[in-house]
Amino acid sequence: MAASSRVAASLRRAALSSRPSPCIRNIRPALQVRWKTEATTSASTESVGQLDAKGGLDGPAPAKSIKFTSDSYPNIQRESKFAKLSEKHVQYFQELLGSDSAVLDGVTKDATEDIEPFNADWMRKFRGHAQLVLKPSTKEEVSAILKYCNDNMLAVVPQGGNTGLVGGSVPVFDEIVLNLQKMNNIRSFDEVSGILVADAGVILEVADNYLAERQHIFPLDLGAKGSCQIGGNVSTNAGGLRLLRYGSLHGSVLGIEAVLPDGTIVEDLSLLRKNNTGYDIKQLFIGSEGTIGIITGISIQCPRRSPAVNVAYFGLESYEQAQKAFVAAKAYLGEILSAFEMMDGRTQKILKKVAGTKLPLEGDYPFYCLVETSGSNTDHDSEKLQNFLEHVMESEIVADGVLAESQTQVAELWACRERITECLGHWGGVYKYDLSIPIAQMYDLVEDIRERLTKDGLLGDTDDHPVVDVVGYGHMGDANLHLNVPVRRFDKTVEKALEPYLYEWTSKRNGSISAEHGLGLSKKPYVGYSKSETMIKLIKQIKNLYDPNGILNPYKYI
Ligand code: FAD
Ligand code: 2HG
Ligand code: ZN
Repeated sequence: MAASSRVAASLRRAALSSRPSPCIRNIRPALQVRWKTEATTSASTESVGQLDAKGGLDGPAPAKSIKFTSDSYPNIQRESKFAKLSEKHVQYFQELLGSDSAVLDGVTKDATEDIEPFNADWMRKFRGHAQLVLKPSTKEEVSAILKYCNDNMLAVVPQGGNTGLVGGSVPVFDEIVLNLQKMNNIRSFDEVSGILVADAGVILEVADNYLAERQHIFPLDLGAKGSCQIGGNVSTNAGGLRLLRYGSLHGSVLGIEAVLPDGTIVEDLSLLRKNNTGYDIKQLFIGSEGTIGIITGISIQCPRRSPAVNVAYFGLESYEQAQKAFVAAKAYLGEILSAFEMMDGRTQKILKKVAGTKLPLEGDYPFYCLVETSGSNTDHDSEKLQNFLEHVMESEIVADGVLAESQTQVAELWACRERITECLGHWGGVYKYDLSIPIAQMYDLVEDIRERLTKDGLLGDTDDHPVVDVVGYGHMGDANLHLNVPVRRFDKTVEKALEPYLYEWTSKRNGSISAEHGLGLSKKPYVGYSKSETMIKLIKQIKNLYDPNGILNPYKYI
């Protein structure tokens, strides 16, 4: 993700914020508003430099330096049923798509440099051997490609913005990458109903900016907004920062247009909120991670954008206090609560060290929360916020906090949460876990894993320890923990200490091994911890029905 797009995203978000009424500050001396608009991101003495989009310091490591997935996971074997790409196949695609930019051909010539970015994932953990990347511009082209691939037993990986965090968006072997980036038109927007119809390849941030100009909002927001595509979002059923308020895509997506592996175009771009006419087939595509069809368009219900947005950031003495703050936020803020995010103190220290971010609060706290409200009436929201702030301070639920006073500060507070992911890759790699766990027990797992890796001698400050730290943050309002283990190198001993242990831990508490990122390749062996035999059988039946030759996204979770 380009740094500039992140900045653009922040400005866009800031442009929405309204200034809270001044009395909020005045009656609350304990809640020091320490912001100075200038110099909020100066590098600290510990700072090690400027981050690039991949969390590295000197530009992303070349894809060539990433280990091939086939070497890291030698137990995964290429399926012999798939044909190998030939000059004849490439010629077909060139004739079909016409332009050079739509076909990156590494079969008949060396195109390694051009193709590598499509082979490697965002985490730089997975890398395939694709020799051909196709970028169709229409659903008819997608249909012709898939029909040909199906007839010729050529495997295909659908790819959007390639920001997925489970290795689902890149090939394992020589699968063709079908990237949707050229399908990027907004088709229609109805200001009365708030329904947007758009191509799958539209970048999330572009869709949201388009809606902002029309006083609406995309009902999904996430840190990768500058790169991920709305088709990718629907395919992963992405959750993000506002699910608490707007719900899951299973509720807001009204229709999809998709192409099945045999080339059939499924036209179901419904504009209806209510449509009880049998099976709701579109739901199968939401979260299917490119395994049953390629989404080429979506229709989605978009809410009215709230003119009054406030953001507060708190330091708390314990996870217990964070839970109390969440309960209070629900009680006092009610329908205007639009985000409740939790970050542990370690994530904030890493942000400061790696990105040079000056943190909003002076003291160090073991936990931090970010609370956002979005409403339609500034006075009404300010009154509610005021009552909430009074309560959490007087009852000492929060130890310290700041409330954004300007649009810039709104963006800066959000950066303390949104930029964590990109900083964690700084040392070389990160093991990522995205779990649903009952809120009360969410942070116990982070402590448990930290203890486990320390005991095993894997976690430490020096280079001979592969593990740098164990951190926890996430969408507390949705009981979604992001447990991250930043490492100096990917190491099988670390992986074995973590898996399946933490999946068993989660399963014992009736949690889910993937709250929002999906299963992809990373979680493939562990689906059984969240789905019963019967459910897995039903999933396989659906896969076989839609994709009997298994050409779509092979080797992944099905
Ligand atoms: P890709 O990564 O390209 O693909 C993801 C999967 O969908 C793959 O299996 C691919 O085959 C399939 N796919 C993609 N497009 C299509 C299509 N048109 N038709 C069929 N299948 C398709 N995720 C969250 O849920 N919440 C977050 O808060 C969040 N924050 C993130 C922050 C950062 C900094 C990063 C790097 C990632 C984050 N993610 C988050 C993960 C990721 O951004 C989401 O999963 C996103 O929805 C992926 O979209 P994409 O276009 O990049 O898809
Ligand atoms: C987020 O909420 C994303 O920031 C990414 O889902 C989480 O990197 C992660 O583990
Ligand atoms: Zn998340």
